[in-house]
Amino acid sequence: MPFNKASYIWMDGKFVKWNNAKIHILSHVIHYGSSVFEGIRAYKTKKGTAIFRLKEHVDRLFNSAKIYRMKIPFSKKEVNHAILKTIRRNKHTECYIRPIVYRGYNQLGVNPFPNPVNITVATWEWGKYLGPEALERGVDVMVSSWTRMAPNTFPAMAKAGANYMNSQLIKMEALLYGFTEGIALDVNGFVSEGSGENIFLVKDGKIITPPLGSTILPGITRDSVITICREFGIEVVEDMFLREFLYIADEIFFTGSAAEVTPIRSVDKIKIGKGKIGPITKRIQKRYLANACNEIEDSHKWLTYV
Ligand code: PPE
Repeated sequence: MPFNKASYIWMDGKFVKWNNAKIHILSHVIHYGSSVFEGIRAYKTKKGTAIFRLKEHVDRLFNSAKIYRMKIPFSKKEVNHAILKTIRRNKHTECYIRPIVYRGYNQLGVNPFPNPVNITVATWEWGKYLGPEALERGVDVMVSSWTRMAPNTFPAMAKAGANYMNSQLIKMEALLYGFTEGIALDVNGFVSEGSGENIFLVKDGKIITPPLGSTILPGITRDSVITICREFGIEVVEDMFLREFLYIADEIFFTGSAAEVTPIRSVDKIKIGKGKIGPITKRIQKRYLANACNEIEDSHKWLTYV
């Protein structure tokens, strides 16, 4: 999706004009993929702009950095503050927020330690991640020929830039074959996740989603959806499931900060349910967006007002 450029990007404590937000080509991150990042959305609500689950995203950013032994040169409080300031400075009413921590410029060579750890926060207005009609009509997807990372290769619990080389293989294959997205299996052949989304399956009124052991990103939208299902009294289990379970599901949907709750209407050209958004998906999607836009009481304290 092309950029809707904002005015400023926050870099290591200072605002820089969007077009001047540059780093050196010999920065460690460019050569070895040494970055961790977040993707967050801020929504327009009747009480002003609100960031959805800011705390959980910043916590995950710090966890990702910890896994990779990166010391972020700002506290969580300072990062929260930088995010709020960037949204205000760019005068967004709604936006996507991309904090990124990376190994910067000093020396090359795999050893990352001689390099500084840098952090930036960018924001921009981003439309529907999987296309303008995805949320209402659903998307057509394929099971990827690429597998998600095996445990103890690339840590899936870290939202690291390098993991997205695998995601790109999944995404490119899907697009070139005429699908919107790919679903990757884990190293044992169980369903894992999309290139940038977690996945949920509805069968006979119950919901199942892959466990962390299927090398998924511990999605914050996934957590929100699990919470919503429990509020609805719908049974949710985190368990491994087989590829063919996708084909015979009543409903399937993706979750993600960017993708929100996106129904899947076919997998490998096999129609899922009635081939359109199912009733449970619709109910969850509606509640998720109502929570994010503060149309119902924020009983979980998921919103941070800008
Ligand atoms: N799995 C992957 C691989 C993933 O990238 C995301 C988010 C999720 C699951 C869902 O996580 P959460 O956002 O916490 O619910 N993908 C982000 C980046 C997408 C991109 O193209 O960039 C996002 O949704 O912001």
